[in-house]
Amino acid sequence: MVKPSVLVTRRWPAAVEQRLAAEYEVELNRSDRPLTPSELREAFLKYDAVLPTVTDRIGPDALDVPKAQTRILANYGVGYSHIDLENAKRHGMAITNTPDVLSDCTADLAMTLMLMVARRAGEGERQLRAGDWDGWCPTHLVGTKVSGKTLGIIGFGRIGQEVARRAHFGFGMKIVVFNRSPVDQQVLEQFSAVQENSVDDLLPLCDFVSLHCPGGPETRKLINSRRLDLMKPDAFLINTSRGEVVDEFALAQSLMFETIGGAALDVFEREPAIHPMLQQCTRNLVMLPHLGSATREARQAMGFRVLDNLHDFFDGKPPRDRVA
Ligand code: 8YV
Repeated sequence: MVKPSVLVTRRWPAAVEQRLAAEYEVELNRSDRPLTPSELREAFLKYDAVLPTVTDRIGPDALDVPKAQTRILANYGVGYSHIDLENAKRHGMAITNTPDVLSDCTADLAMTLMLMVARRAGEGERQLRAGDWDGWCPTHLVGTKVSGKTLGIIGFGRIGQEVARRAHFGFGMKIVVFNRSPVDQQVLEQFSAVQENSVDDLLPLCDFVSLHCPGGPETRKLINSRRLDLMKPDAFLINTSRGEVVDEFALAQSLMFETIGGAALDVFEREPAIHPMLQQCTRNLVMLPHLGSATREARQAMGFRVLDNLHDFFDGKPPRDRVA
């Protein structure tokens, strides 16, 4: 039987690449250079399956092909706002993602960011490495207590709930949530969480706000200047979801004028480019280079989850993580 042809758009963990190569007619991207829209167009004419990542912008230009050979886009990652679903569906492509397997690690990173920004860990490390630390004193790099504070979680899916677990049971935090659909009462009770009716209702209540909603047109600039003004003047914003959820210009202004306590970001609107105004916010902004799922364990599990989806699809079964 002829094996389906599969294009992997970036380097993946070796164990996953080996399994893919054993089971499919695989083209690996040994140079690990992101594909251009024209290379993606060529790929859609050539391969049965394309396995993209967040660095592949699969918009109308990349999908502008007369008749695609590709029948499945098996995305490596849970977020898929980089894929134009309507256009991909018009070509008859199935789209899958990799939920669950990265929830723990992404939640761990959200906690890392929360602690880093509140306890001024980035500033402290920079100061020490620059040789500027004069020694202990009672007023040195005094930050904000995290334990026992109120955490607002926007988007209470799998990752949001893992953040709630860590914050509530590990740090004794009070949890309030906003979710576009009602959250099961039993789930809320696990964390003694309260669901608010709107983002506007949630923001003024929180010492920390952590974003866990999907990206895409519906949540674009959900956190804008009006909503930043609803936050407490000493509250912190944490984003491990998608850069487009936050209006970066508005956030930079809030940070510069200190209308909020600070922010910590793992995702950006035009990755890997960073908004020049955010670059200037050194005192109250922590930034990491999209590390949410960057552990050996999660990255390998994400790869094997893509394989599960491919197996289902090419066996003629509904893929377990089909999103469109
Ligand atoms: C992934 C992520 O590493 O899964 C996601 O949605 O944001 C990251 O953790 C990235 O998307 C890989 O494509």
